[in-house]
Amino acid sequence: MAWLKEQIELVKIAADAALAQAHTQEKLEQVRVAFLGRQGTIADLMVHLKSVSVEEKKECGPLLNELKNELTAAYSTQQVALEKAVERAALEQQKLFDVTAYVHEPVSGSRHIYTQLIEQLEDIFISMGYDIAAGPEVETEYHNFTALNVPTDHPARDMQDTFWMHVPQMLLRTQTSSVQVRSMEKQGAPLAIFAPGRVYRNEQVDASHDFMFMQAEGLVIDKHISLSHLLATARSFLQAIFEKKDLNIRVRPGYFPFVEPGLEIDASCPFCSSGCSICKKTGWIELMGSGLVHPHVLRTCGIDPNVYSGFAFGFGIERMAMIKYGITDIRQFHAGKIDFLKQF
Ligand code: FA5
Repeated sequence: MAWLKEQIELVKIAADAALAQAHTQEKLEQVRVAFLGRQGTIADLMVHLKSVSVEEKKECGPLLNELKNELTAAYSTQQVALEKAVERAALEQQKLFDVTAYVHEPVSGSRHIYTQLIEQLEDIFISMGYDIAAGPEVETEYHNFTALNVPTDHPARDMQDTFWMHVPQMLLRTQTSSVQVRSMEKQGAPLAIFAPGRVYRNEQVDASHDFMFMQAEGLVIDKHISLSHLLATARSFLQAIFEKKDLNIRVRPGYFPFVEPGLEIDASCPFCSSGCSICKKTGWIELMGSGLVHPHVLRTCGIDPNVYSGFAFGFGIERMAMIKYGITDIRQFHAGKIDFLKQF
């Protein structure tokens, strides 16, 4: 038998044997390179084919092509089979994966710090005879501003950066004071409500400012309500929330268009007697805005200011929690970090 024809037969036997042994994708690739690669055995035989006689070419040319096609097809079939085997093995591995393998002990949840503080506050105010009130977070311009003595072109609107809705005269409420208006409209006088809730301001976020935060509002309307009632209420509830019987308060003038006079209430620092990092060495902590409800607001909400008077106050729940629990960054409240939440 001519040399080339014999080589073709030998190569066929050798390639079949090599394919049968190629049980991994790496080995199969080695077989492909050895037989079908550009410098492989088949390519060598093709080169040799050019140098044989015409008769031998006629006989061996088709044989060589047939061998090349057969090997290519066998290689492809085996490649597909190996890929499927790899997929199957990966699926088997997944089935064996134990999602509970790394949990050494049960993880117990806890109520969010918001929920805990709001419940404490609500308990304090319910014990003082208040009703808990709520209002919508998507609010009308009227309830958030106009009825609170802030008409459209009033510069006080700029005190709170507002998220406006695409619907005219609708906004995300910037303060829980809107609940004052809704409660007076609904209940009339007398009333005593405490209203915690979420508010929104289009503000630059930093360690002490968020664009979404919680406020709480208090409102009492009755006959003969005076600043003494406001100050006694503020002191009692601050003593209760900071669990400090000798906690004192002081007032400074403050401007809020819906109260007259308007006051800022500070508490004596619950953590020190002579100045610490929480009170910035002043011995006092700024806590809330407050005042006597403006007669114009009472009138707008259908209450006669000649018969009734009232006080209102409002504060930030995160700021209060930050002081109470020594939290340094307001962004932690929404960060969803278990390590932070499980401390409380
Ligand atoms: C008000 O929002 C008034 N509605 C409060 C009020 C109620 C005054 C009733 C008088 C009578 P002010 O804009 O100061 O006031 O906000 C009240 C509190 O919300 C602040 O003292 C602060 O604790 C908190 N607060 C304000 N802006 C932010 C913010 N961006 N992030 C977190 N807390 C904030």
